[in-house]
Amino acid sequence: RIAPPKAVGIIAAALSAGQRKSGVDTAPIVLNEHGLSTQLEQLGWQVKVNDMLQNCEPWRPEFDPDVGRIKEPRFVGAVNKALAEEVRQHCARGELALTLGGDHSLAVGTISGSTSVYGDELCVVWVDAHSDINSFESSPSGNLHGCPLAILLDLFSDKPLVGFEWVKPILKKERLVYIGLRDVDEGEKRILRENNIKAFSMYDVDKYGIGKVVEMALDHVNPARTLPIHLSFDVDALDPTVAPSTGTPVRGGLTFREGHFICEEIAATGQLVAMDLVEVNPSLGDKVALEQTVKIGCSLVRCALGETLL
Ligand code: EXY
Ligand code: MN
Ligand code: MN
Ligand code: MN
Repeated sequence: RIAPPKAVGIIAAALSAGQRKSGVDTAPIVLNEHGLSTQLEQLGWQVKVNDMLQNCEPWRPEFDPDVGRIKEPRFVGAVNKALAEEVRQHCARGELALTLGGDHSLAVGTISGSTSVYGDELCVVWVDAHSDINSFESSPSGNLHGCPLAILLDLFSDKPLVGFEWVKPILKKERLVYIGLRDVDEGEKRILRENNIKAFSMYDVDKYGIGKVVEMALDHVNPARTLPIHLSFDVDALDPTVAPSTGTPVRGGLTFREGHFICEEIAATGQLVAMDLVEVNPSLGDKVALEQTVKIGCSLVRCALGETLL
């Protein structure tokens, strides 16, 4: 396979239509203003900033009525299709594709892009309070940020969702693992059970400790640590006391160190090929909350890209 990347493509993905709170689309700019790209250069990475999707409005269709309960499927689908192509190009050049969201529906595009290059060997480590695997029938909100994994694993419905007909089901459910879950809908629990998808919840973090949990998670998807890894990090996996500026906070999350430890262990495998950092919403909370959330977002990325490896 392609050698581990030394260059990183930072894709600003200002997608917010997968949920209902405005502001999440401004996070890529705020994270870069905080100095993320300079920080990565200081770590020895060659940084290329990709602003193709810094403004998603050109992809907004004139007419985008709900499909069942699902909101803005054509718009979210079109942005994701364009994002998949951007991620594909970075990965094909051997660059690490770092996507700054935006809401988590963008993972349909990022993982479609990474699997189009790395194929079904690609492992996804999904760090989140939520399992984001709602189907057409189970989604309680109709918000697509609660659905990306059902779309990627072709569990969404018996027919493709309008706007997402282009998605190829390359990701294997055996190559997906979760860390940090604590707010999973009943319908999602059934989908996880029926499909035998591996998940480590906050219960497991308390019971085994984060060290053992990350080891078990990687053993499941990547036993020999030889397969490429896509890390999809939803900042709401962290406890709201450490990352407050996010749209769907849930108490009882990962500590500052637990979040960073996950990134450090993945960096240590040398197999990270793509990362998403999503659901930072600079419009939520006061100045202190925002500063704290943006800072932790940047440091998670730096850790995943090797900052704390000795
Ligand atoms: N499970 C709920 C839904 O589908 O509406 C909440 C989803 C929140 C998703 C956040 C971003 O991870
Ligand atoms: Mn999520
Ligand atoms: Mn979440
Ligand atoms: Mn289907």
